[in-house]
Amino acid sequence: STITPLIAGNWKMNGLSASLDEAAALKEALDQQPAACRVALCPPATLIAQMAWRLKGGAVLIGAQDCHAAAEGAYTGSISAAMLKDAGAGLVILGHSERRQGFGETDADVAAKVEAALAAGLEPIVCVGETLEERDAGKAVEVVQRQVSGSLPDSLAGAAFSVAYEPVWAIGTGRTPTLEQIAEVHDAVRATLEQRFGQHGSGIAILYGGSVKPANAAEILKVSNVGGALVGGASLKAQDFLGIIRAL
Ligand code: G2H
Repeated sequence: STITPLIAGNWKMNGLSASLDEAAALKEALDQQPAACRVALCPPATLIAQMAWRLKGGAVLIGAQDCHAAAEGAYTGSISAAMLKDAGAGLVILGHSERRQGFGETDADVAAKVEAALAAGLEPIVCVGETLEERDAGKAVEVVQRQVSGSLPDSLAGAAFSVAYEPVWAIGTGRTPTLEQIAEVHDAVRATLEQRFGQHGSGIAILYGGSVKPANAAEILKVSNVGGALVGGASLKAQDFLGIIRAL
């Protein structure tokens, strides 16, 4: 296929200025030997500007982990998509399960954030994924298809974005779905994207996320309709993250 895979690191609420040494080490390694995919790091918002400075001229893209749905205004403590873009971000993770679960974000909230991201020129990485309860009830595909439909606004037609499938029960737990389970959901996401966006939906990268590490990356990245990975814990150290990037 012609899909350019994306491997994105999600630092979550980890990282201080000193962690930028890891980002710089990643940049240097990719300067030496370019990756076979797009590579992004999504640090906490406080590090975006410094990271953009440290990684200048390299291939590593920078992303944020969330944005507010409004363009600006009286939203104490929040950060707009335009602010993230201004700080040096090019992408933004939206609808991560930790936002859906911890902050009550609904599909409609996520769709509104996607609109805000697009308006500011940020490329969204929209996250979906079923809970263990939903998986055990045999509803994984149904839940994920509903999340994809509800979280993607029509304005994504023709736009650059990706979808990340992250089964909630595989996040930070060391548990990963079987390759068959990953394929089943990714195929279903592809079908939903094509139904919704036609040909454009065929070219959207669908990332897998949830306990991806150097040891399992190669087999996961080979699965049908897996177009990259969203990596949490294993993206904090350049060495581990490179192990995943080089698995492609
Ligand atoms: C899922 C993933 C990154 P981890 O949240 O988004 O985290 O790789 O630590 O399971």
